[in-house]
Amino acid sequence: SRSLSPHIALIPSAGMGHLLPFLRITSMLLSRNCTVTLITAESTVSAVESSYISSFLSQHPQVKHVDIQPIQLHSNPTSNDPLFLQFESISRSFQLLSPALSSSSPPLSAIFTHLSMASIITPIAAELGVPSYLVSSTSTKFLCLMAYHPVLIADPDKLGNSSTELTIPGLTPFPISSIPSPFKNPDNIFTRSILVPNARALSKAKGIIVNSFDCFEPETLEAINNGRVLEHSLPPVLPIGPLESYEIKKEKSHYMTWLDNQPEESVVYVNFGGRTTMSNHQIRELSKGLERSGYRFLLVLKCSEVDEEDKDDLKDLVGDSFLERTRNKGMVVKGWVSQQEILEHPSIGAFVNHCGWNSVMEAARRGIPMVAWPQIGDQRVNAEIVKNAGLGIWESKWGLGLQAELVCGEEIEKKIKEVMENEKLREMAKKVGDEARKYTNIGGRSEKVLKELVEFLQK
Ligand code: BUP
Repeated sequence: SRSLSPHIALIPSAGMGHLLPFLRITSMLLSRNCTVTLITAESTVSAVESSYISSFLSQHPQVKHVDIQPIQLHSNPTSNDPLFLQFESISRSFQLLSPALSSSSPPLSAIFTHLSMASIITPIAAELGVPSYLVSSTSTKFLCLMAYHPVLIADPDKLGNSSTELTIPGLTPFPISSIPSPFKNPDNIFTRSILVPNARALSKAKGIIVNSFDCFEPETLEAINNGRVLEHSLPPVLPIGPLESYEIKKEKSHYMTWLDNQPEESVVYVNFGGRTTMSNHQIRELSKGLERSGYRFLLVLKCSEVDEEDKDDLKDLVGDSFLERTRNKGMVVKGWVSQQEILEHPSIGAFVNHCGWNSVMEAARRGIPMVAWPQIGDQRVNAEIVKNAGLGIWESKWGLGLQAELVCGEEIEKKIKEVMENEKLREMAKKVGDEARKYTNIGGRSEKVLKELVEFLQK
């Protein structure tokens, strides 16, 4: 006889920002008595991803793990972006998935995969006769923009040179400056091979799971679930966020010990994500701003393109004398940190960040006020949501990439002081955290959405 608990196969995609929400959802499903198979193509993932996967598996021995042998990419790669190559290799590997899944025991109740795998995995799920759910690691508002993309390329006037805004039915307009440039270019490699096929595949899924909650994106969730965004051609959007964190049992890092010794809500935590490249000049201005603000800080720097260690020395980045002068005030770390642990530490008082959506939801869970400093992709759309939800401030003129205009230390100082000192702003952010807890506690809306999904898959 068929066991009552559903058996769900989870298939994440490339990059930490895609992997982490899957590990979180896996752990949430386990605590709701589901049987879970995690499918990875281990030899295609970065060192950081690989270490997260193996420590997750050792913490959760009940997870069935299938490691797909990757197909090597040989002939002329079409891009040299490492994330793109990783994505290509993973998606080709997953085309071989059917045989591995058709013999699953107990039989599969559903497949959860990332949005960026929709076009590859939804046909496989259909072939196996199993419903597929897509997991979104971006804001619901940006998801709408992706879903609407086929309409946009069919009517290039909508993004024409003279427009300053893009209107999508049911939503407040998007400033054109917040729309990533590949969206406007059908020949761009990301557009052609990821965005277009996946936007078309959305309607094939049984549902789209989003890491968001109603009162954080009220307008968007209401519009999309009432069929206003694309005239009922999208499956239901299921907000289950902010996702719960799972325990990371490792030795205490030196920066966590340092945080233990700082007063409550006194530290400004600064991290711009794994793929953000900031010029050395901008790093100098940032450190100047932090120092001038007078607040304690934990500054995390990365210069490489992928989630890996790079070789620049800390003192070359911020300067020897800066490290010396701020020895008692701040800590500078290079490379990967455990952001989940940092944001949960009581000493953290504010978060300066690029607005990757996972980071936004991690701050929302704790009600930590943000200085939003977005750069590419979904980040500007996310930053506007942060501002509107009352979680933080956003200076839309600030850019971040190597080509961006320099933001000077004095301006940065001002924003840091504002986010640390403006009581009204801090209160609003705390309220977001209170709401997030209400949504995820037993009986809260997000908790109920997941509970009902698990019950549905049980049948
Ligand atoms: Br960086 C960094 N430690 O040092 P987002 C990130 N994270 O735990 P997106 C760490 O990775 P990009 C680090 O908490 C979040 O869950 C962070 O996802 C974690 O960024 C995840 O915030 C990163 O959605 O951009 O959009 O994936 O790849 O630039 O970080």
